[in-house]
Amino acid sequence: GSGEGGVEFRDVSFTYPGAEEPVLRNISFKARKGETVAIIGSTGSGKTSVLNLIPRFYDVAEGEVLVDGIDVRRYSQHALRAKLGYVSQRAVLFSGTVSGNVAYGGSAAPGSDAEEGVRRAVAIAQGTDFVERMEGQYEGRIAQGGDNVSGGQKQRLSIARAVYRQPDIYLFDDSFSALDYRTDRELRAALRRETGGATTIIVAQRIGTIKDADRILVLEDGRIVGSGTHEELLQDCETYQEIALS
Ligand code: DGT
Ligand code: MG
Repeated sequence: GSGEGGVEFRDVSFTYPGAEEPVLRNISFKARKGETVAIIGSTGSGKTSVLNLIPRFYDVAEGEVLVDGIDVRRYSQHALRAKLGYVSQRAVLFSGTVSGNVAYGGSAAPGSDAEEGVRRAVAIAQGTDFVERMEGQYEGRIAQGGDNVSGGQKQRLSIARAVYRQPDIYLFDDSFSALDYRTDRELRAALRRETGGATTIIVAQRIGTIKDADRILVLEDGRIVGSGTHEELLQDCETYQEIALS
């Protein structure tokens, strides 16, 4: 098995319901407990599709997806999702307070432990400065769809929402794309420091975001065409070289 916090794909191929062609073919990789595995590849290469199989937004027909060494189909929805901190490619905020958004609808009344958790999560997500500048701060209002916060602020709040839940496994789908380089780096450093031992799978477009991952998977047309560290891939993966040098 992959051990606690581990994620493993065993020869997974996947076709969306109603589609003719598989979007993923023979995907195999392991993220062991505490490791960071990054997925990079051009638009449409299948990165989101890989992540979607872990919380079972879709089920595979071929191969196996394992969490903690157990086939994801054997978990209850609740037990599986409790292990995962999924941050989707498009940050989704709802109308309500900052706290309510981070605690995902749970109440985080001022002075409660939940509020403490919200503050901590926002701090890790590098959101303290802008939240404390907002009118009402943690009780400040987020408009429908998050229209009164910027793209990068939205991303930070949706990352804070995942951090708040203290998952064993983080799944970040291009969740750092709207952050400037420094915030991106500081956020990832804070995550490593404060969530010690969490396994992380991170989809990204920027080399800077994934360079220090334990392993990088390069996807092309639904297949893994390269796997290794940044240095290894620079040596021997043409697709990676193209991305890195672009
Ligand atoms: P991105 O986010 O633009 O960088 O692209 P990826 O790498 O995340 O690509 P992904 O996994 O969203 O899409 C891979 C392929 O699967 C692409 O040809 C579009 C197709 N696809 C994505 N979502 C669906 C879906 O819900 N239904 C069907 N039939 N096809 C989908
Ligand atoms: Mg995507």
